[in-house]
Amino acid sequence: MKQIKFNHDWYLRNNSEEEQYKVNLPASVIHTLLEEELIPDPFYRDNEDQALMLSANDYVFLKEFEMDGALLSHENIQLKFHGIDTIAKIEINDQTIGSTDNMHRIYEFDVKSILCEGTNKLKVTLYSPVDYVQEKNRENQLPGVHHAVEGFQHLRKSHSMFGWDWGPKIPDLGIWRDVELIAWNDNRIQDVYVSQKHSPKQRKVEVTISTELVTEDRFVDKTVILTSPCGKQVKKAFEQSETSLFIEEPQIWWPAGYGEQPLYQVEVLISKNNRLLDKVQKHIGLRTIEVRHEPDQWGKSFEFIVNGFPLFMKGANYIPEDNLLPRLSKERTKQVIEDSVAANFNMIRVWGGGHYPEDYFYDLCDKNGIIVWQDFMFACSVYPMTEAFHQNVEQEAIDQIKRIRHHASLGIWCGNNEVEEAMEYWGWPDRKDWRDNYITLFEKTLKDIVAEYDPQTFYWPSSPSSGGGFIDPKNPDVGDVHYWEVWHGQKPFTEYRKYHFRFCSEFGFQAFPGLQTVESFTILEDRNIFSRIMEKHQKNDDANGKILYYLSENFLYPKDFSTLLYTSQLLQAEAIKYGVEHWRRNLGRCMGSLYWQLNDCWPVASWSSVDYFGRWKALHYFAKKFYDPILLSIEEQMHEASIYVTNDHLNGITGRVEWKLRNNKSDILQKGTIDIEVEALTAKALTHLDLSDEINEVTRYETYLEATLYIDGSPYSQSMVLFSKPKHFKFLNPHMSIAVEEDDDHYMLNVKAHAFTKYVEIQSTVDLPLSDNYFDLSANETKQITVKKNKMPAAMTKQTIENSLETRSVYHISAD
Ligand code: BMA
Repeated sequence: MKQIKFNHDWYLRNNSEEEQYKVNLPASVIHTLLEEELIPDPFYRDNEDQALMLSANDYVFLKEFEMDGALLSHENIQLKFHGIDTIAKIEINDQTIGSTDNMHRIYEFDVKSILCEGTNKLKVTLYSPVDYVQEKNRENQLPGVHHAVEGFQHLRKSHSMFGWDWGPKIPDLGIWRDVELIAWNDNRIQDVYVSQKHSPKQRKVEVTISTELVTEDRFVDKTVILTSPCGKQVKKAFEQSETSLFIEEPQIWWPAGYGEQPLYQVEVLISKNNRLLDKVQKHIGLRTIEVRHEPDQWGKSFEFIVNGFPLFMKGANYIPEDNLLPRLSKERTKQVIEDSVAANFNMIRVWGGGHYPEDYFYDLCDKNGIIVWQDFMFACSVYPMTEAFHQNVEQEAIDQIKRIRHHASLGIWCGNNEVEEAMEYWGWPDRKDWRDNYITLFEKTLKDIVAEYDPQTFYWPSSPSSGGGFIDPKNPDVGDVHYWEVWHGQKPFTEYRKYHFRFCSEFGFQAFPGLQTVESFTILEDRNIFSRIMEKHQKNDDANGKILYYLSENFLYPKDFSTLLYTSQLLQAEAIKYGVEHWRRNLGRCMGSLYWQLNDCWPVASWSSVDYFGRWKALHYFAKKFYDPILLSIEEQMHEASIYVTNDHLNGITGRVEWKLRNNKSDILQKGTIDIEVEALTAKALTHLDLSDEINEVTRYETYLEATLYIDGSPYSQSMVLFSKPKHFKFLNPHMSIAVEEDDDHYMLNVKAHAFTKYVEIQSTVDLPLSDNYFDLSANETKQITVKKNKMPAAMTKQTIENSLETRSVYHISAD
């Protein structure tokens, strides 16, 4: 079999213009025009609007390729498109070979009869997605979200490319994944499916491999080679479509924080008369992942059981990494996954309004132990359930399940994002046909397809859901929940503590990105959060005002623009921490927290913890701490406090907690020590402190509680809480200092304050990968932050780092 990549030497032009541009795949219209410097950066200021207008045209991709006699002599020749975005007519030598209307599908066309020896011409005409959805919307107007181009749900194209409450309206067009020519004789492997049977008592895993060939042929020889992570091979020939192998002493795959991620390679080869026809390779991990959804004393659970253990899932929601798809790359995704692991995630939810990520995304999740919650690509709308639409999405689901199902990291398939909830609660017309269509697609068709093609992975109809059928999808005690009363409902952070969700798969709070990122899309006069350009980079209605409202509740009025950006990040970090710590204190009842949202697709004010340029907001540093497998947390109220330790490990821990009640100069008012023992997978309240002797209506504005957890005699983590809003606390000038040291591998930044302060930010003119930031400091204590030298540009020295540093903290919000 010959597989020839057709990714190079294409030409792209506007369908009504002559001028053409040379491109390599993946390529898109807007990305190409930008590369050619024909349009300004669509992410700068308000250039987004011009980019949207470009999507109203049709475009042509052209490629010439040579066929020689040997290649042409194959019995079968197909052209395979791994991703066309989206509405296309495909021609070879002026004859139409097919058309496409779904960017989430993989298309294959028979082209043998059309090809000729010598030069062949391949032409892909892409039609305006905007015209298409607008026309469909005129014929059949369906409810959806107002921040996207109306009618977006008529087209199987990433919804958020049409605009979202964090994304620009730039519905680009292009060929976004590989194109290849496949020439073959006799037979070919359509697909390989790997399933596993675990018998833990015997330390044995049975791996079953089923092979799907184009035609069944008893003269085709099939072989499977299973290679263990240490390179040991087992080879087996088989005759039927299926065979099983036993792995004795299996090396088990674990999510991050629980063990290693050993991967086995499965290779299936088919041959005839000793001639190799085809081979397929996949990497698998030996593990079980189940979802338990059973009645219990609180309602109905929703928990992931991994290798037999109920594990608390920690992570965030993932959106497309760029609005311009040719910019996606393995390097960028690797950074996103590494940032996730660094913040102690063990799960990422691929949200249903974008696209199904690249293979390398799942490979990276496999290698790093990140369990993937995979939505099907449906979000926040009613869909046009014609017969053609239904068939189209059926095929999409089959394509994607077959592509993704073998991955160790795949934890769950979910029908859609918020469609069940929206139809029940968002005030849309209550139409029986829409409800029936919903049930057909999400509670029957997709469910049946998952049961047929990936029976070992759990299917959940919608997120959030209580199990389906429009039965109370927002029930806080059943299934998963999206909780938005804090933020969209403008309720205080304390509201989070009223709920013990079984699994909170969305909740979020917005913040501005840092100044460097804001500078990337503004000029000086734009740098006011109510300017037209700042509002252009804020897609959630009046959200800048909402940030100010929450700010007024918690912090003093910021002295300048940069401080306002900083303070917005503190609000976001505190809000999410408030929820997560509470749910982790209720481990067992609540079994998952995925905040909204991990990343951005352009520079914008949003709910992300890592911005478009990969810069960590304060929230991401906070996540590293509030998702630590061993969490020390304090639940404070008026003049009382309870100290908790949550242990996510599979073994018990022992240690010591020291607490100190201190004033704003950090003088100790009261203190205590607790020896602790916390069993595996439990949260424990260690002590309840009544501090009313020290905290009264005068002292509450200058008293804080500090707790330090020691494990094996060394400090492991620290937590500090105030008993008043930070805006009312009498912070003294901390007069911070920072001194830099170095060893062979690190720079060490030693930060010290002369009075108690919170949210110490180390600022630098260069992007420093800091081990911590936005931390609290008691007076005269030193906090050491490290920076790995191998993550820094080689030109950086101790001196240049020192010169680039500045610090600020809560005190500096209003004071100099
Ligand atoms: C959720 C998501 C997104 C949205 C976010 C913020 O409900 O599913 O659709 O971007 O809220 O509003």
